[in-house]
Amino acid sequence: MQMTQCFDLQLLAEAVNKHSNGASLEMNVKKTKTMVITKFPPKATSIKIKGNRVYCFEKEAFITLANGQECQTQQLGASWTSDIQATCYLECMIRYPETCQSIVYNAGTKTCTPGGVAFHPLQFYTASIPRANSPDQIYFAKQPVPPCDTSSGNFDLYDVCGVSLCLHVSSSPDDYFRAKTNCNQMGSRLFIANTIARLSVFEAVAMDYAKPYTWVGLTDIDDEGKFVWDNGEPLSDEQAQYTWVPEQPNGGDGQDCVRLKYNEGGLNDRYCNSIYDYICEPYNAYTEN
Ligand SMILES: [Ca+2]
Ligand SMILES: [Ca+2]
Repeated sequence: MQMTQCFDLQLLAEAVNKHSNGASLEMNVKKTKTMVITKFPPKATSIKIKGNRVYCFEKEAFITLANGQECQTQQLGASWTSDIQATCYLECMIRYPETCQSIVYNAGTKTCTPGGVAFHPLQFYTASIPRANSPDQIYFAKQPVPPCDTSSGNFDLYDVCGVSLCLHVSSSPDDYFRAKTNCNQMGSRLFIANTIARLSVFEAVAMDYAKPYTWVGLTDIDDEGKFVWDNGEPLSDEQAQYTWVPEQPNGGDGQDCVRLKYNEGGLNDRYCNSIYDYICEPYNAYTEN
């Protein structure tokens, strides 16, 4: 259940002008002459920042306060001071137009920290904010919703920390190859956990469905030690930092298929003939980003 924060754009515009970093913000506005904040019909807001970039948000999708510690993010750069969380988010979008997707805001100190895509906390990924027991709060922007044909009953939309994925959760476990074939027969592939946000949704859904062991679309079956996602993309060094649980992969030639064990918080190479549950994602619901 999401709590939605809504903002009156007139107030927002005034707040931006009175912003504690107003000087630099104003300078930006004057220099480019492109930043306008306009009151639109109540359904959507439009904020034009730099060049021709126009940000449109449904009211519900502006920024959403996460409950407690259910979401985290990766810090994009140094913090600054903002009067309210809305101006914090606006300035985050100005400074990081391509990557700002969330903010961490401390209402007491008014500290604003820019963040990337929000994700469910991952046990072995410690470089994330806010930290547990921190008074800081995370607000996230909802990400685009993928196409999802739910009419067959095979697929459902899952939303975790504003990241939406169209998924099929297996009703019974199978070995890796049969799991992969079953996904293919539904016009889908084994899930690819190639970003922190995607791994976190995968883990959250597996936990939700009480599937402790779940195949993911990743193997080194063709070339021992070189793990490749089910879409042909090799596992990068950066991905390897957050995917594996400590001391994995350890199976050498014997273990060439990869599963999530959710209470371990990451991936482990296993024997391909092991019997586990699995999660599929339609081919057309996955977009590179
Ligand atoms: Ca192997
Ligand atoms: Ca292993």
